[in-house]
Amino acid sequence: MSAAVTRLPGHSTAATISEALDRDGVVIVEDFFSTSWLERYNGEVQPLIDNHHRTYTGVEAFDDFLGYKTVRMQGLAAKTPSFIDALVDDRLLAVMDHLLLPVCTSYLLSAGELIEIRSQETAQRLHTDNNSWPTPIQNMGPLVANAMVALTDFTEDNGATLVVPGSHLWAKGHLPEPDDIAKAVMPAGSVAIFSGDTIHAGGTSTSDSIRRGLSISYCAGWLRPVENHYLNLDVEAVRAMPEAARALLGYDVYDGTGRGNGVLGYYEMGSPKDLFKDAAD
Ligand SMILES: O=C(O)CCC(=O)C(=O)O
Ligand SMILES: [Fe+2]
Repeated sequence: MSAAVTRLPGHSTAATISEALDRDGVVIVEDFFSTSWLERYNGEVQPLIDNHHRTYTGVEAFDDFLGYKTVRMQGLAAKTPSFIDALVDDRLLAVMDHLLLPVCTSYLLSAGELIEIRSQETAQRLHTDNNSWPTPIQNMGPLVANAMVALTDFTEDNGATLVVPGSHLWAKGHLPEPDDIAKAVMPAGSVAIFSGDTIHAGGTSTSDSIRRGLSISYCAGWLRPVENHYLNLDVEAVRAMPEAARALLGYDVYDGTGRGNGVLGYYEMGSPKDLFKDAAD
């Protein structure tokens, strides 16, 4: 592992950050978030972590990908008010404009995910986040881009994200050698930003210290149906419907793993189907 990630100081402009991303597909900006935001956010999230219960998507390959020694949590816009400060951070959005507006006119929060890697977790398989969607549209360029915020220090041995600088420019199927892989070691308050076509993975933890990250991913605004059904329906109305209707309205995950892609449409890190376990069919 001799590759390294470019590190920029906290005051770097969006233009400087974007330039590094164009070149390397990944960059670390230290001191990106203030100590007061960090303390506030960790304070909001701690009680949720203390009460956390693991859920499953129902797709074995994906449940493994999500990690058995990793706490993951979604719904953060609803559960942690200070998430919104990070979501709409001016500089972050300027960088996302740079990465994503070539393929869309606006973008969406794809997932806001708390990812706390704990002792003895094994590394995730290397992947790109673009790979959630089928190959023809992956060829358009980054459909998604990720800001991994370090809520605790990311160290050599506590599961720091593995990244392959430059891999955003590789042909599909080009796999990294061990020396191409770098670790996003960074102090709390830093952010590692990477494009949807950069190869990466959650790292291995052999440490007793937790690695707590906040992954904020933004995706092309057209990655959704024409109609926004969720605003017309409440869960009770959906419960009364046949299962086939629930699935068509989006109350189920999309399992693309059979075609080499990802699982989409999670609810609370599991399948929305879990909401309807007691429904008539
Ligand atoms: O936790 C990490 O460092 C990366 C996680 C990741 O890449 C993913 O879940 O897609
Ligand atoms: Fe990923």
